[in-house]
Amino acid sequence: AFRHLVQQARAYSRGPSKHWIGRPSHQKFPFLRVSDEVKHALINLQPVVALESAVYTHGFPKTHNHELARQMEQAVRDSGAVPATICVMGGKVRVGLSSNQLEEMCDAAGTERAMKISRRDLPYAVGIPTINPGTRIVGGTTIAGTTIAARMAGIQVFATGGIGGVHSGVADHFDISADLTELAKNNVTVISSGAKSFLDIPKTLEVLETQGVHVSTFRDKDYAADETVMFPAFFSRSYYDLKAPNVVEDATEAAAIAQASRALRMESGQLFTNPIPKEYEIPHSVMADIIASATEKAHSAGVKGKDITPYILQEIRISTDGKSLRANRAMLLNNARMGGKVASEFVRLRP
Ligand code: PSU
Ligand code: MN
Repeated sequence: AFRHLVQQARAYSRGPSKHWIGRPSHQKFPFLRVSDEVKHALINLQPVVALESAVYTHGFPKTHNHELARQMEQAVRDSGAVPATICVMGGKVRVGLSSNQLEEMCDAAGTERAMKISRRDLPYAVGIPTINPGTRIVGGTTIAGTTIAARMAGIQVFATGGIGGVHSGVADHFDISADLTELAKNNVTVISSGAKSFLDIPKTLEVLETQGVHVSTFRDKDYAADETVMFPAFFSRSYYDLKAPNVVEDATEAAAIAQASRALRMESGQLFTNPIPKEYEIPHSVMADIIASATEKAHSAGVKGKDITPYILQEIRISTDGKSLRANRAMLLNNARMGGKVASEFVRLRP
């Protein structure tokens, strides 16, 4: 098995061919398992939307996560695309899950089997079960982890809730999510509701700019035609006076930008931010205090590193009496639908 790992590492280090989109490279990556449905869609140039799984293993509490995982796939289907939920199980990077696999992954949430998989964790979650099949790691892939898998499989569009970013107080702890560097390194098209609002959002946008990630915000149905579009902050439609760096009117414009980015041989991705629908919004004026005390609590409990984001999300859930969970679900489903539309337009606009 390790000979294959070495071979695929060599193939991977050569980078994707310039025509990798729509050509699943599972031959090149023996630890990659693309479902028949996703494979078929990619080969036939049908729209596919990748979905992350850290949100199920480390974001949403159990039973809510099962329901959400199914609803996310359905939302992608409703907008005419094929969903490809991504996780790591049995030492394989899985792209497109059966309903049994989806169940098993969601069941692992909150247990010691569940591992949050960013770039640095991926070799562990693949390598250890390969030599020791008794290791029953269920890897929920973050945006960083999912981006790597989506690139291997040849999937362009990816929908999620909110990306990771620069944590507040960065000078003290240097906590900057690998989501940012992964978006910088891979030409993927990510649909999210902005960066999570407990982050330092202005600094997050600065890092994205430095790294060359394109950022645009959708003028959604809750914006008037002449209204200034703000940069969305997860539970909130805006964050102080932070404006969107660019505005797109619909999925077609987003897809045109993604196609241009590929034609220009950009090696960095695009982030299209889709504000949370107004009816589910928790304005930042309300969130600010809640975030401050959740962050303070994490700090005094000594929570660090990869545990910070799940911890703070849980604290916010408790102090908003579940309202944040409903907001999070609403934005995720909204982004999955938008992802389906962007993927469809991306395929239609292919040169
Ligand atoms: N968005 C959500 N819930 C989540 C996450 C995003 O609505 O749980 C996850 C994503 O997988 C994201 C990760 O990649 O949190 C960021 O973690 P960190 O800040 O440790 O990089
Ligand atoms: Mn981090």
